[in-house]
Amino acid sequence: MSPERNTNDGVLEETRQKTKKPTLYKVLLLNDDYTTMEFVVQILEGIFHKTPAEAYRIMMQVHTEGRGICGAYNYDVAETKVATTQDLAKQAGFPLQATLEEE
Ligand code: TYC
Repeated sequence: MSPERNTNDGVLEETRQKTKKPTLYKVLLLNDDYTTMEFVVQILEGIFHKTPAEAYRIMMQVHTEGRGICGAYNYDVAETKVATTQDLAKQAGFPLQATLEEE
């Protein structure tokens, strides 16, 4: 931010407006040979709030390229989405892995 000049009782002051950008973390899904496409689409819709079309697109990207981005969130939200994804996968008996990457 550029400095601004303020006069207060004839005293010249300079203030800098600090805007702190929050660090965002990408949540990535990783491909494997055992998790069903349907389950991955369900995760993308249910946990990452993707539309059915977007969920299918991301799932296919992970399937063909090995990994894909589900979204970017602050640390706590990203970490919770990774944990929830892995818990649901484990409960369903799938080895689906999710991970975090700083943006
Ligand atoms: N490769 C899986 C299959 O062919 C589908 C899949 C897609 C698995 C995305 C994981 O993150 C994933 N059944």
